[in-house]
Amino acid sequence: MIYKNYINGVWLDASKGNTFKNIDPAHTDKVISEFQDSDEVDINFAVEVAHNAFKFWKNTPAPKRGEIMFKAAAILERDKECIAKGMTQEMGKTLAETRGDVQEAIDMAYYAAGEGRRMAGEVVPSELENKWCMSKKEPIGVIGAITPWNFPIAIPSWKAFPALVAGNTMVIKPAEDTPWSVCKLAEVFHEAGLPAGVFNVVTGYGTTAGFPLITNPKVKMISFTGSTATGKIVSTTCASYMKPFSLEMGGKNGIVVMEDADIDLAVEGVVWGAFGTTGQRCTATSRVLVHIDIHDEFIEKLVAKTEKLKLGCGLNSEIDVGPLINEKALKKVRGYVTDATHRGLRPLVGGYEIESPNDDVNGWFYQPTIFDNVDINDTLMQEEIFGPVVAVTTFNNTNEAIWMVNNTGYGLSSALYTQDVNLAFRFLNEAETGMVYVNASTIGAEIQLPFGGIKGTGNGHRDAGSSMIDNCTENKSCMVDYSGKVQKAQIDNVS
Ligand code: UN1
Repeated sequence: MIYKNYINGVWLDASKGNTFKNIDPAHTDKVISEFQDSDEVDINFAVEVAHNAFKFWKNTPAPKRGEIMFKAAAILERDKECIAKGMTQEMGKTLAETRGDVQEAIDMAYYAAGEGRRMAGEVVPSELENKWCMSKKEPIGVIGAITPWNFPIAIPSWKAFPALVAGNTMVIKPAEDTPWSVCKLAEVFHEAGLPAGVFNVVTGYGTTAGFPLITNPKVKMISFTGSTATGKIVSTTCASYMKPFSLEMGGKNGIVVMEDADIDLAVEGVVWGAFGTTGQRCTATSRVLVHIDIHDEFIEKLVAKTEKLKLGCGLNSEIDVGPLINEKALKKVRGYVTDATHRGLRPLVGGYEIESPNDDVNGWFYQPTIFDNVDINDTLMQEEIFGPVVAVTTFNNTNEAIWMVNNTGYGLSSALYTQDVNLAFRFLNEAETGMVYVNASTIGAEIQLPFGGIKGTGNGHRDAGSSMIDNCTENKSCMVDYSGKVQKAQIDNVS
């Protein structure tokens, strides 16, 4: 099957007629489908269409826009299973996880749809008599979204639903590894009755399709989630065009396990956080800091649980861990592990790739891997690997633990396992991350809270939650003077 670009409500071939293949990472000899290998011509056309649709969509009453979003939410709900299965095929994570991914999109859709009847501005008093002061939210225009492959429909939904309900139009360039899920989202919007041109999908590669989206002057904002390396390109390019942009990038998320923690619970949290989604979440647990007194028991249990994880095709309900997304990802993980062994580190478990963990599959599988006694400044503790590799070390006291968990250039997520309520609140205060968990893993954010991070993770914006509308609107301050005379703010009160 060959999928097309979705532009102006119709499915179109890329202008040059080239396509690229979408491969199942658990069956790498299997081409699932083909997608348009688009370039600047296709992007510019989609942007023009979105630009032309903006005026009409902006002037459509927000409650009406919200009604279309509610319909889209219901269609996503109806099609959840079908989308989840297709997503497991193109992305690799288990069906339970892809169902969760679609559910996140459904939750976001309902949550954002309600904004159609909310989206409050503010009314504030004036310092002058008979003058009215208020602010309202205004859409920005065409928003260019560049989205990653690890949450193929959830993250596009975090960006699309708030932006559209707020009156923006959108051109989205999904990751080349998972374009199918975003084409499904376009089908959903189409069926829900979204007017032509409001939401457009152009598939392709970053340099040929993503870059022209950033540089097109009619794109008024870029919303990006992906790697730090690409985020830097987005950042410098947008800056040179004086274009607003929001970035959501990497993480190096730590779990701190105190000596009073429920050890079994903490072990479960680490296994889920480190090896769920094959470690391919920006919120994944990639560093674990354990109190020295409980280290041996913790490690023994962690290794035992990790050894039991079953690798294979995510469509099989017995499987815990799917493949990595592509060969490049496998090489990256392999590189980090090989380099670590050259530094004298030895994995307690894992540390090798395995093409066919069972007869049904052949793909980019990597055995879940644990390194112990890793220095806090070691590469394994500092760089984002984006695979099933976790580094463990010990600490002696609380101050050291908090220092260690913050000793990274990233600031997305962190977690603490303890029974001490005072320490829990201290941690919420002192953890230098956008998201902090107590007695829960570093993954699993809910859409009704802002999602994002500080330091090297983001640039001050948040998807989802209460900040989602702010992220894609401008505030307009509106003043009406009904005194019938010239009133001068500030200066006329000085006698
Ligand atoms: C990501 O890894 O880019 O909090 C997003 C979580 C998920 C979203 C992760 N709800 O782990």
